[in-house]
Amino acid sequence: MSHRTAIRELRCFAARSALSQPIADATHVIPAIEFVIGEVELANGVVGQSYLLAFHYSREALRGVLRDLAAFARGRDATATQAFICDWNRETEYFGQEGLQRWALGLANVAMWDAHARTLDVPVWQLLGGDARPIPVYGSGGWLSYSDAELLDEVRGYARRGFSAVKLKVGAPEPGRDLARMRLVREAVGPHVRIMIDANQGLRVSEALDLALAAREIGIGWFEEPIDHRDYDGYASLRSRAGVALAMGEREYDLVPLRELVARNALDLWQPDLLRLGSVEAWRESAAYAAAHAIPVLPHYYRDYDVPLLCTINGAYGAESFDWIDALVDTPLRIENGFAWPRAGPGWGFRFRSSALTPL
Ligand code: SMN
Ligand code: MG
Repeated sequence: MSHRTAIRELRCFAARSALSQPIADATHVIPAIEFVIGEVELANGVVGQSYLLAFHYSREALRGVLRDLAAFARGRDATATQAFICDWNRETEYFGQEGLQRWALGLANVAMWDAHARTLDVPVWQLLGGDARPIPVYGSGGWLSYSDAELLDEVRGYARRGFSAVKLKVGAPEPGRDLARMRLVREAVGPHVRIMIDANQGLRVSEALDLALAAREIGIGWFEEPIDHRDYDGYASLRSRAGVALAMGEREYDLVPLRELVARNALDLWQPDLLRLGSVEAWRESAAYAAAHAIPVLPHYYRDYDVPLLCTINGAYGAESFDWIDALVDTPLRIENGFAWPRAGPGWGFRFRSSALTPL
Protein backbone atom coordinates (compact mmCIF):
# COMPACT_ATOMS: atom_id res chain seq x y z
CA MET A 1 0.00 0.00 0.00
CA SER A 2 1.16 3.43 -0.78
CA HIS A 3 1.11 5.49 2.41
CA ARG A 4 0.34 8.55 0.24
CA THR A 5 -3.13 7.23 -0.58
CA ALA A 6 -3.93 6.07 2.95
CA ILE A 7 -7.19 7.46 4.31
CA ARG A 8 -6.41 10.03 6.97
CA GLU A 9 -10.01 10.82 7.77
CA LEU A 10 -13.54 10.04 6.62
CA ARG A 11 -16.05 12.74 7.57
CA CYS A 12 -19.68 13.38 6.77
CA PHE A 13 -21.91 16.41 6.37
CA ALA A 14 -25.56 17.13 5.73
CA ALA A 15 -26.95 19.21 2.86
CA ARG A 16 -30.45 20.13 1.79
CA SER A 17 -31.61 20.77 -1.76
CA ALA A 18 -32.45 24.37 -2.56
CA LEU A 19 -35.41 22.90 -4.46
CA SER A 20 -36.60 21.11 -1.37
CA GLN A 21 -40.35 20.72 -1.07
CA PRO A 22 -42.56 17.96 0.32
CA ILE A 23 -43.21 15.20 -2.24
CA ALA A 24 -45.04 11.88 -2.30
CA ASP A 25 -45.14 8.73 -4.37
CA ALA A 26 -47.38 5.69 -3.95
CA THR A 27 -45.51 4.42 -0.89
CA HIS A 28 -43.62 7.39 0.64
CA VAL A 29 -44.38 10.86 1.92
CA ILE A 30 -41.14 12.83 1.91
CA PRO A 31 -40.97 16.16 3.73
CA ALA A 32 -37.62 17.39 2.41
CA ILE A 33 -34.79 16.55 0.00
CA GLU A 34 -31.77 15.95 2.23
CA PHE A 35 -28.37 14.49 1.47
CA VAL A 36 -25.41 13.09 3.36
CA ILE A 37 -22.08 14.17 1.89
CA GLY A 38 -19.05 11.95 2.48
CA GLU A 39 -15.44 13.11 2.34
CA VAL A 40 -12.27 11.08 2.49
CA GLU A 41 -9.05 12.93 3.04
CA LEU A 42 -5.90 11.08 2.04
CA ALA A 43 -2.38 11.35 3.42
CA ASN A 44 -1.39 13.10 0.16
CA GLY A 45 -3.88 15.87 0.96
CA VAL A 46 -6.36 14.89 -1.77
CA VAL A 47 -10.01 14.97 -0.71
CA GLY A 48 -12.63 12.78 -2.40
CA GLN A 49 -16.35 13.44 -2.07
CA SER A 50 -19.57 11.48 -2.42
CA TYR A 51 -23.24 11.93 -1.61
CA LEU A 52 -26.26 9.87 -0.80
CA LEU A 53 -29.92 10.76 -0.92
CA ALA A 54 -31.09 10.31 2.66
CA PHE A 55 -34.33 12.29 2.87
CA HIS A 56 -35.42 12.38 6.53
CA TYR A 57 -35.01 8.68 7.22
CA SER A 58 -33.16 7.02 10.13
CA ARG A 59 -30.95 9.98 10.99
CA GLU A 60 -29.52 8.53 14.20
CA ALA A 61 -28.92 5.07 12.75
CA LEU A 62 -27.17 6.66 9.77
CA ARG A 63 -24.95 8.76 12.05
CA GLY A 64 -24.04 5.65 13.98
CA VAL A 65 -23.05 3.51 11.01
CA LEU A 66 -21.07 6.40 9.55
CA ARG A 67 -19.11 6.68 12.81
CA ASP A 68 -18.32 2.96 12.57
CA LEU A 69 -17.32 3.44 8.96
CA ALA A 70 -14.98 6.34 9.79
CA ALA A 71 -13.16 4.19 12.33
CA PHE A 72 -13.00 1.27 9.87
CA ALA A 73 -11.67 3.45 7.03
CA ARG A 74 -8.84 5.17 8.89
CA GLY A 75 -5.43 4.13 7.55
CA ARG A 76 -6.78 2.03 4.66
CA ASP A 77 -5.53 2.52 1.11
CA ALA A 78 -8.16 4.56 -0.75
CA THR A 79 -7.14 2.98 -4.07
CA ALA A 80 -7.75 -0.59 -2.79
CA THR A 81 -11.52 -0.31 -3.11
CA GLN A 82 -12.14 -4.03 -3.64
CA ALA A 83 -10.36 -5.04 -0.45
CA PHE A 84 -12.34 -2.38 1.41
CA ILE A 85 -15.59 -3.86 0.06
CA CYS A 86 -14.67 -7.43 1.05
CA ASP A 87 -13.50 -6.46 4.53
CA TRP A 88 -16.52 -4.24 5.23
CA ASN A 89 -18.89 -6.97 4.04
CA ARG A 90 -17.21 -9.43 6.39
CA GLU A 91 -17.40 -6.93 9.25
CA THR A 92 -21.09 -6.11 8.69
CA GLU A 93 -22.31 -9.67 8.15
CA TYR A 94 -23.51 -10.05 11.73
CA PHE A 95 -26.17 -7.34 11.65
CA GLY A 96 -26.82 -7.81 7.93
CA GLN A 97 -24.90 -6.43 5.00
CA GLU A 98 -27.93 -4.90 3.37
CA GLY A 99 -29.55 -1.67 4.47
CA LEU A 100 -27.64 1.14 6.13
CA GLN A 101 -24.39 -0.78 6.33
CA ARG A 102 -24.37 -1.10 2.53
CA TRP A 103 -25.33 2.55 2.03
CA ALA A 104 -22.39 3.52 4.26
CA LEU A 105 -20.08 1.39 2.13
CA GLY A 106 -21.42 3.19 -0.95
CA LEU A 107 -20.65 6.59 0.54
CA ALA A 108 -17.06 5.54 1.29
CA ASN A 109 -16.57 3.79 -2.05
CA VAL A 110 -17.74 6.68 -4.22
CA ALA A 111 -15.54 9.13 -2.29
CA MET A 112 -12.57 6.73 -2.56
CA TRP A 113 -12.96 6.56 -6.35
CA ASP A 114 -13.10 10.37 -6.42
CA ALA A 115 -9.90 10.60 -4.35
CA HIS A 116 -8.15 7.90 -6.39
CA ALA A 117 -8.95 9.60 -9.71
CA ARG A 118 -8.04 13.04 -8.33
CA THR A 119 -4.70 11.67 -7.14
CA LEU A 120 -4.03 10.61 -10.75
CA ASP A 121 -5.64 13.82 -12.07
CA VAL A 122 -8.07 11.98 -14.36
CA PRO A 123 -11.86 11.63 -14.46
CA VAL A 124 -13.25 8.41 -12.95
CA TRP A 125 -14.71 7.41 -16.32
CA GLN A 126 -11.22 7.58 -17.82
CA LEU A 127 -9.68 5.57 -15.00
CA LEU A 128 -12.27 2.87 -15.77
CA GLY A 129 -11.51 2.79 -19.49
CA GLY A 130 -14.47 4.82 -20.65
CA ASP A 131 -14.81 7.61 -23.17
CA ALA A 132 -16.76 10.88 -22.90
CA ARG A 133 -20.01 10.39 -24.77
CA PRO A 134 -23.47 11.91 -24.52
CA ILE A 135 -25.89 9.87 -22.42
CA PRO A 136 -29.66 10.26 -22.92
CA VAL A 137 -31.38 11.47 -19.77
CA TYR A 138 -35.05 11.40 -18.91
CA GLY A 139 -36.80 14.00 -16.81
CA SER A 140 -38.03 12.50 -13.57
CA GLY A 141 -40.55 13.60 -10.96
CA GLY A 142 -44.28 13.67 -11.59
CA TRP A 143 -44.92 13.20 -7.87
CA LEU A 144 -48.40 12.24 -6.72
CA SER A 145 -48.36 15.25 -4.40
CA TYR A 146 -48.30 17.64 -7.38
CA SER A 147 -51.36 19.50 -8.51
CA ASP A 148 -52.15 18.97 -12.18
CA ALA A 149 -50.71 22.42 -12.91
CA GLU A 150 -47.43 21.53 -11.15
CA LEU A 151 -47.24 18.24 -13.04
CA LEU A 152 -47.75 19.95 -16.39
CA ASP A 153 -45.31 22.69 -15.52
CA GLU A 154 -42.63 20.11 -14.80
CA VAL A 155 -43.11 17.97 -17.91
CA ARG A 156 -43.38 21.02 -20.18
CA GLY A 157 -40.15 22.31 -18.66
CA TYR A 158 -38.43 18.99 -19.45
CA ALA A 159 -39.81 18.99 -23.01
CA ARG A 160 -38.55 22.57 -23.50
CA ARG A 161 -35.08 21.48 -22.38
CA GLY A 162 -35.09 18.80 -25.09
CA PHE A 163 -35.70 15.74 -22.92
CA SER A 164 -37.23 13.01 -25.03
CA ALA A 165 -38.73 11.14 -22.09
CA VAL A 166 -40.43 12.00 -18.79
CA LYS A 167 -41.47 9.90 -15.82
CA LEU A 168 -44.42 10.29 -13.54
CA LYS A 169 -45.61 8.52 -10.43
CA VAL A 170 -48.64 6.27 -10.43
CA GLY A 171 -50.50 4.46 -7.68
CA ALA A 172 -52.73 7.38 -6.68
CA PRO A 173 -55.47 6.31 -4.26
CA GLU A 174 -58.22 8.17 -6.15
CA PRO A 175 -59.82 5.96 -8.84
CA GLY A 176 -59.00 7.10 -12.37
CA ARG A 177 -56.38 9.66 -11.30
CA ASP A 178 -53.38 7.77 -12.69
CA LEU A 179 -54.90 7.51 -16.14
CA ALA A 180 -56.12 11.11 -16.08
CA ARG A 181 -52.60 12.34 -15.19
CA MET A 182 -51.04 10.23 -17.95
CA ARG A 183 -53.50 11.67 -20.47
CA LEU A 184 -52.75 15.22 -19.34
CA VAL A 185 -49.04 14.61 -19.70
CA ARG A 186 -49.45 13.05 -23.14
CA GLU A 187 -51.45 16.08 -24.31
CA ALA A 188 -48.86 18.45 -22.87
CA VAL A 189 -45.74 16.84 -24.35
CA GLY A 190 -47.18 15.55 -27.62
CA PRO A 191 -46.69 12.19 -29.31
CA HIS A 192 -42.89 12.23 -29.56
CA VAL A 193 -41.89 12.43 -25.90
CA ARG A 194 -41.89 9.05 -24.16
CA ILE A 195 -43.87 8.72 -20.95
CA MET A 196 -42.75 6.35 -18.23
CA ILE A 197 -44.60 5.44 -15.05
CA ASP A 198 -43.34 4.42 -11.61
CA ALA A 199 -45.54 2.85 -8.93
CA ASN A 200 -42.81 2.48 -6.29
CA GLN A 201 -44.10 -1.03 -5.50
CA GLY A 202 -47.49 0.38 -4.57
CA LEU A 203 -49.76 -1.89 -6.63
CA ARG A 204 -50.93 -5.48 -6.61
CA VAL A 205 -50.36 -7.55 -9.74
CA SER A 206 -54.03 -7.28 -10.77
CA GLU A 207 -54.04 -3.49 -10.27
CA ALA A 208 -50.81 -3.07 -12.19
CA LEU A 209 -52.18 -5.24 -14.99
CA ASP A 210 -55.37 -3.18 -15.22
CA LEU A 211 -53.42 0.08 -15.27
CA ALA A 212 -50.96 -1.14 -17.91
CA LEU A 213 -53.77 -2.35 -20.18
CA ALA A 214 -55.78 0.85 -19.72
CA ALA A 215 -52.72 2.96 -20.46
CA ARG A 216 -52.00 1.25 -23.77
CA GLU A 217 -53.51 3.95 -25.93
CA ILE A 218 -51.38 6.59 -24.16
CA GLY A 219 -48.18 4.70 -24.95
CA ILE A 220 -46.01 3.89 -21.96
CA GLY A 221 -42.25 3.54 -22.39
CA TRP A 222 -41.84 1.36 -19.32
CA PHE A 223 -43.55 0.55 -16.06
CA GLU A 224 -41.21 0.83 -13.09
CA GLU A 225 -41.55 -1.06 -9.80
CA PRO A 226 -45.23 -1.84 -10.38
CA ILE A 227 -45.33 -4.31 -7.49
CA ASP A 228 -43.32 -5.54 -4.48
CA HIS A 229 -39.71 -5.82 -5.58
CA ARG A 230 -39.40 -9.39 -4.26
CA ASP A 231 -42.42 -10.70 -6.14
CA TYR A 232 -40.40 -12.11 -9.02
CA ASP A 233 -43.21 -14.36 -10.22
CA GLY A 234 -45.53 -11.35 -10.17
CA TYR A 235 -43.12 -9.54 -12.48
CA ALA A 236 -43.09 -12.52 -14.85
CA SER A 237 -46.87 -12.71 -14.86
CA LEU A 238 -47.29 -8.98 -15.44
CA ARG A 239 -44.81 -8.86 -18.25
CA SER A 240 -46.36 -11.74 -20.14
CA ARG A 241 -49.96 -10.57 -19.65
CA ALA A 242 -49.65 -6.79 -20.03
CA GLY A 243 -46.97 -6.78 -22.72
CA VAL A 244 -45.49 -3.69 -21.07
CA ALA A 245 -41.75 -3.18 -20.57
CA LEU A 246 -40.80 -3.56 -16.91
CA ALA A 247 -38.03 -1.71 -15.10
CA MET A 248 -36.71 -2.19 -11.58
CA GLY A 249 -33.58 -2.31 -9.45
CA GLU A 250 -33.55 0.80 -7.29
CA ARG A 251 -34.31 -1.06 -4.06
CA GLU A 252 -31.72 -3.78 -4.51
CA TYR A 253 -28.61 -4.26 -2.40
CA ASP A 254 -27.11 -7.02 -4.55
CA LEU A 255 -27.49 -8.89 -7.84
CA VAL A 256 -29.82 -11.63 -6.59
CA PRO A 257 -33.06 -9.95 -7.78
CA LEU A 258 -31.53 -9.32 -11.19
CA ARG A 259 -30.58 -13.00 -11.41
CA GLU A 260 -34.07 -14.09 -10.33
CA LEU A 261 -35.85 -11.82 -12.81
CA VAL A 262 -33.54 -12.81 -15.65
CA ALA A 263 -34.23 -16.47 -14.86
CA ARG A 264 -37.96 -15.77 -15.25
CA ASN A 265 -37.56 -13.61 -18.36
CA ALA A 266 -39.33 -10.92 -16.35
CA LEU A 267 -37.27 -7.74 -16.79
CA ASP A 268 -36.67 -5.23 -19.62
CA LEU A 269 -34.53 -2.56 -17.96
CA TRP A 270 -32.13 -2.85 -15.03
CA GLN A 271 -32.01 0.16 -12.69
CA PRO A 272 -28.99 -0.21 -10.38
CA ASP A 273 -28.78 2.22 -7.48
CA LEU A 274 -25.11 2.98 -6.87
CA LEU A 275 -25.45 3.77 -3.17
CA ARG A 276 -27.66 0.79 -2.35
CA LEU A 277 -25.43 -1.61 -4.26
CA GLY A 278 -22.65 -0.01 -2.26
CA SER A 279 -19.87 0.36 -4.82
CA VAL A 280 -18.81 1.27 -8.31
CA GLU A 281 -17.63 -2.34 -8.50
CA ALA A 282 -21.06 -3.86 -7.72
CA TRP A 283 -22.79 -1.37 -10.03
CA ARG A 284 -20.52 -2.42 -12.91
CA GLU A 285 -20.82 -6.12 -12.10
CA SER A 286 -24.58 -5.76 -12.26
CA ALA A 287 -24.29 -3.91 -15.57
CA ALA A 288 -22.12 -6.71 -16.98
CA TYR A 289 -24.65 -9.32 -15.81
CA ALA A 290 -27.47 -7.34 -17.39
CA ALA A 291 -25.50 -6.92 -20.63
CA ALA A 292 -24.84 -10.65 -20.76
CA HIS A 293 -28.62 -11.11 -20.76
CA ALA A 294 -29.33 -8.30 -23.23
CA ILE A 295 -30.96 -6.11 -20.59
CA PRO A 296 -30.08 -2.42 -20.99
CA VAL A 297 -28.97 -0.39 -17.98
CA LEU A 298 -30.90 2.66 -16.83
CA PRO A 299 -29.55 3.49 -13.38
CA HIS A 300 -31.58 4.94 -10.56
CA TYR A 301 -31.26 8.54 -9.40
CA TYR A 302 -27.46 9.22 -9.13
CA ARG A 303 -27.12 10.98 -12.48
CA ASP A 304 -23.85 12.66 -11.47
CA TYR A 305 -22.16 9.30 -10.97
CA ASP A 306 -24.26 7.25 -13.38
CA VAL A 307 -23.50 9.34 -16.47
CA PRO A 308 -19.72 8.83 -16.15
CA LEU A 309 -20.20 5.17 -15.24
CA LEU A 310 -22.50 4.58 -18.22
CA CYS A 311 -19.59 5.80 -20.37
CA THR A 312 -17.62 2.75 -19.18
CA ILE A 313 -20.03 -0.11 -19.97
CA ASN A 314 -21.85 -1.98 -22.68
CA GLY A 315 -25.60 -1.63 -22.74
CA ALA A 316 -26.00 1.95 -21.46
CA TYR A 317 -29.61 2.95 -22.01
CA GLY A 318 -29.82 6.29 -20.25
CA ALA A 319 -29.87 8.06 -16.92
CA GLU A 320 -32.48 9.59 -14.66
CA SER A 321 -32.40 13.33 -14.14
CA PHE A 322 -33.41 15.39 -11.13
CA ASP A 323 -31.91 18.86 -10.64
CA TRP A 324 -31.76 18.60 -6.86
CA ILE A 325 -28.01 18.91 -6.28
CA ASP A 326 -27.31 21.47 -8.98
CA ALA A 327 -27.40 24.51 -6.70
CA LEU A 328 -25.19 22.73 -4.13
CA VAL A 329 -22.21 21.97 -6.40
CA ASP A 330 -19.57 23.97 -8.22
CA THR A 331 -20.04 22.27 -11.62
CA PRO A 332 -23.59 21.16 -12.41
CA LEU A 333 -23.90 18.36 -14.96
CA ARG A 334 -24.09 19.64 -18.52
CA ILE A 335 -27.38 18.62 -20.13
CA GLU A 336 -28.20 19.70 -23.66
CA ASN A 337 -31.07 18.54 -25.84
CA GLY A 338 -31.85 15.66 -23.53
CA PHE A 339 -28.27 14.37 -23.36
CA ALA A 340 -25.85 14.63 -20.44
CA TRP A 341 -22.08 14.83 -20.86
CA PRO A 342 -19.72 13.34 -18.28
CA ARG A 343 -17.76 16.05 -16.54
CA ALA A 344 -14.21 16.53 -17.79
CA GLY A 345 -12.57 17.37 -14.45
CA PRO A 346 -10.64 14.90 -12.26
CA GLY A 347 -12.52 12.45 -10.06
CA TRP A 348 -16.26 12.80 -10.49
CA GLY A 349 -15.59 16.33 -11.71
CA PHE A 350 -17.56 18.30 -9.16
CA ARG A 351 -17.47 19.45 -5.55
CA PHE A 352 -20.14 20.36 -3.06
CA ARG A 353 -19.80 24.01 -2.09
CA SER A 354 -18.63 24.26 1.51
CA SER A 355 -21.37 26.83 2.13
CA ALA A 356 -23.96 24.09 1.35
CA LEU A 357 -22.63 21.73 4.03
CA THR A 358 -23.70 21.60 7.67
CA PRO A 359 -22.57 19.21 10.44
CA LEU A 360 -24.30 15.84 10.31
C1 SMN B 1 -37.21 7.79 -6.66
C2 SMN B 1 -37.23 7.25 -5.42
C3 SMN B 1 -36.43 7.82 -4.44
C4 SMN B 1 -35.63 8.89 -4.73
C5 SMN B 1 -35.62 9.40 -5.99
C6 SMN B 1 -36.42 8.85 -6.95
C7 SMN B 1 -38.08 7.17 -7.71
C8 SMN B 1 -37.50 7.15 -9.07
O1 SMN B 1 -38.51 5.90 -7.41
O2 SMN B 1 -37.22 6.07 -9.55
O3 SMN B 1 -37.36 8.20 -9.65
MG1 MG C 1 -38.45 4.51 -9.09
